[in-house]
Amino acid sequence: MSVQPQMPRTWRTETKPHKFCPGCGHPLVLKALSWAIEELEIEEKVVFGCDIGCSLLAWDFFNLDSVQTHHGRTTPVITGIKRVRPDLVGVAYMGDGGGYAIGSQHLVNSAMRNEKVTVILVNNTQYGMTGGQMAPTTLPNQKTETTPYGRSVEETGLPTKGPEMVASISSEGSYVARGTVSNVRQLKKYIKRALEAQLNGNFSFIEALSLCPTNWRTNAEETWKFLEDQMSKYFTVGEFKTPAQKKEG
Ligand SMILES: Cc1ncc(C[n+]2csc(CCOP(=O)(O)OP(=O)(O)O)c2C)c(N)n1
Ligand code: SF4
Repeated sequence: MSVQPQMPRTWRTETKPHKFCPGCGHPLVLKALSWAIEELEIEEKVVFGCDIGCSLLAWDFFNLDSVQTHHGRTTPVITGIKRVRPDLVGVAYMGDGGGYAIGSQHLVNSAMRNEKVTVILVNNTQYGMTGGQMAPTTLPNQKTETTPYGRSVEETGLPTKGPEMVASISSEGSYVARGTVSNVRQLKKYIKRALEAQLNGNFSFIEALSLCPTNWRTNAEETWKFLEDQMSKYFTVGEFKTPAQKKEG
């Protein structure tokens, strides 16, 4: 893998047309990531990995070295790259289906081993790319393609609370937070802190609450209402683990 030696400064100003549906939350998460990368001035060092699902539509979103894998395997692939090239900054980007269902073991293992990578998981409460099936994050009673009468907690259990779980199994120096696309500045701050934790030699994990109006079948007003009134109530936004403050003296 070659890292572009001199990233053109147009990286900061150039924009590309993206491939997401109108109103999708993915581009907002990616924008927050790009701001964090720019502020840390690490463009030349970042390797960006995207998963299968709508996250793969980000494969040429940035002028960054990129790789694409299947369900949650982005984490071990980025981990492998990072182990071979510790000078790089590895970002594994995925959906909730990829990270919490089909590839969940990779998230768990990388967190427990304190791999020096940053995982960003986009929670839109269902499988976006394949048409809106139930995901581990589908809310109780939420209607999806595979739960037309609403998700039954009795039959399928409770929605996964990823940051809470990762915070409980990760090492002391790691960083874990849940942000939301309804507060992109805060999301950028969390992603920046996550990248800093990696630069300090630790694992970091961000879940971003996101929008999928296509599969939710919502208009603009209903889309934001679902995020702010229902998702944000169930999935608490905030920091779940921050590196321990260095003791003075
Ligand atoms: C092993 C495997 N099972 C199923 C699929 C089909 N598949 C492709 S994308 C996808 C859904 C991805 O959903 P999510 O990870 O939530 O990402 P989103 O599209 O919502 O961003 C599925 C099930 C696959 N590619 N590989
Ligand atoms: S299907 Fe949903 S997650 Fe995928 S691009 Fe469209 S709005 Fe975004």
